[in-house]
Amino acid sequence: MFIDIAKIRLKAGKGGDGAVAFRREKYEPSGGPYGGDGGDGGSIIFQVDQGLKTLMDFKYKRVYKAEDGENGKTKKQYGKNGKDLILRIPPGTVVKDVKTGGVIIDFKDKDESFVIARGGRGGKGNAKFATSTRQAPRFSEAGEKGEEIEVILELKLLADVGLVGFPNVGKSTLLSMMSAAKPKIANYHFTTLKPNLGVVRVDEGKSFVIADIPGLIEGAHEGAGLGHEFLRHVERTRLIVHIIDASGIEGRNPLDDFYKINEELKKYNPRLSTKPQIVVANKKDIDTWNEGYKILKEKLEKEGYMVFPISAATGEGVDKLKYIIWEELSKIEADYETFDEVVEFKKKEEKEEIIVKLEEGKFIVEGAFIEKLVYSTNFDDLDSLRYFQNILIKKGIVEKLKNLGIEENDTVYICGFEFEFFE
Ligand SMILES: Nc1nc2c(ncn2[C@@H]2O[C@H](COP(=O)(O)OP(=O)(O)OP(=O)(O)O)[C@@H](O)[C@H]2O)c(=O)[nH]1
Ligand SMILES: [Mg+2]
Repeated sequence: MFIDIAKIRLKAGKGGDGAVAFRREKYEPSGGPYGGDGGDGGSIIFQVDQGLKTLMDFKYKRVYKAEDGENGKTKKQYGKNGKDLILRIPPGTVVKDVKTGGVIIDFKDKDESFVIARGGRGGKGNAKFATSTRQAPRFSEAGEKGEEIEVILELKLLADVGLVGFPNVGKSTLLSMMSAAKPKIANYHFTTLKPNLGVVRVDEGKSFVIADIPGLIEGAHEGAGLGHEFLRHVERTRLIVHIIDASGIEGRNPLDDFYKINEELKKYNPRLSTKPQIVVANKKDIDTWNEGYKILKEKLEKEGYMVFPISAATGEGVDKLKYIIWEELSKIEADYETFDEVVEFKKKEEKEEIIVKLEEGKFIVEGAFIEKLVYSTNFDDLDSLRYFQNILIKKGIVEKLKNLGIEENDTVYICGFEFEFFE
């Protein structure tokens, strides 16, 4: 089993900060609070795309970031929300958390999507903090950080395309020219002893998997040569690329080769002869190629086949062949298999966690929520400070500190800052 793997880092957008602003009016020296809310940060979302076959594109770009929310503005104007980033992945992709190795989600459905990193919420502007007793709040809320996560994407690959043909016609050479695979290539029959898979990248969002199988000979369907065992791989592909040595350098007739191989395919499984097939006339660089190519083209195009000239050795026509294969694949109904993975955990909503503890004689308060609170408090402003204290009481932090034995004038460390405790 061939597995495609990519490791990527995801960072959702930060929420915009709320604004601190005051209305200024000619005859009203102390206008009311006027700061708008920050926009939410963009999230990162995985979306299954049936047209994708591999994780190739994720090997070119490894870090993904969604847009930040805009900061709030004066006149109670909201900051704009950051745009979500949608990452398209092939069906069957399994997403694992790098930290724990656990499976976060296994995409089996055709149209599934999943928010993998949530954008931070925008902070409230000071206008939202005005109350009857606090008419001019000089503080606003900071925007939340976006979630960050590093994940591994895994996809078990099945070949979309099967390369078939007689031994020595250049199947492995073609595979090596189209993909990063390094199959053994040599001038004798049955160089390839078991199938090799390669991922072929045509363009962004366009890649496919190709399998090079051992050469077939007459009687393969009954077990002659090596081909028989591997014909079942061809059964699972969606397109057959039939390679013919059009130069006939080994003394066989190229057109005979074509019919003989197809006969073997048919005898092995009649369904194989109904699979779409592209004919490739290889070894264009050899003098005798022209003759073979002409005959193949003349006969087979009439039978409805595309006959494609290449030289796998020099690379001539190989790029064009990639596009042709991609185009043919796009016409064939996407039919895929997924494998069952045990989902160890779905990513859970992070809950607000507040840690209150006594460590080595120090009273300590920590947590993302409290950190956000500290950073959005203006400690020079009485209202802001009062708001801060109220939250500490409401969230039960003061209660917990007292339970731990705190007394008046003791020092408490809140997210690294020192405060003096008094009631
Ligand atoms: N001149 C020329 N030689 C080629 C070309 N393509 C392949 N060859 C040669 O043909 C020989 C066989 O190539 P392979 O790619 O190993 O052929 P194969 O079809 O994989 O063969 P098996 O694995 O034995 O079935 C090697 O010596 C290649 O260098 C070509 O376009 N032109
Ligand atoms: Mg080979």
